Amino acid sequence: MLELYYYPDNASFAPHLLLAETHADYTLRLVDRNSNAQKSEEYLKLNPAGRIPTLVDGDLVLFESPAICIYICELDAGSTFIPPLGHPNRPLFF
Ligand SMILES: N[C@@H](CCC(=O)N[C@@H](CS)C(=O)NCC(=O)O)C(=O)O
Repeated sequence: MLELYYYPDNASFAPHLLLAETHADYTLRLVDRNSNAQKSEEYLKLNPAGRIPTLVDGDLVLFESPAICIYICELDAGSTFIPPLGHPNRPLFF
């Protein structure tokens, strides 16, 4: 089960969209920016940058939304979200 630490309409939006579009098994964990929860001691243990989003997959903790997006796409076997290596559209994905 993937866990996405998110806040609505933030940088977590693209990872959230991809989780939904790839029908991943995930759960959302709200990081309440209104109370500055992204700077809480607990959250900083996951993401020392104190930024949203963070993705947790077992022992793997990922932050930086582009890295999270690539990871989600690569989890999706046969995904059409990432053009294959050598495809002319591959550089455009990044
Ligand atoms: N480069 C990071 C940027 C993340 C980022 O700046 N997130 C904002 C929300 S859109 C945030 O957490 N801001 C709260 C803060 O900086 O305290 C990424 O793409 O994941």
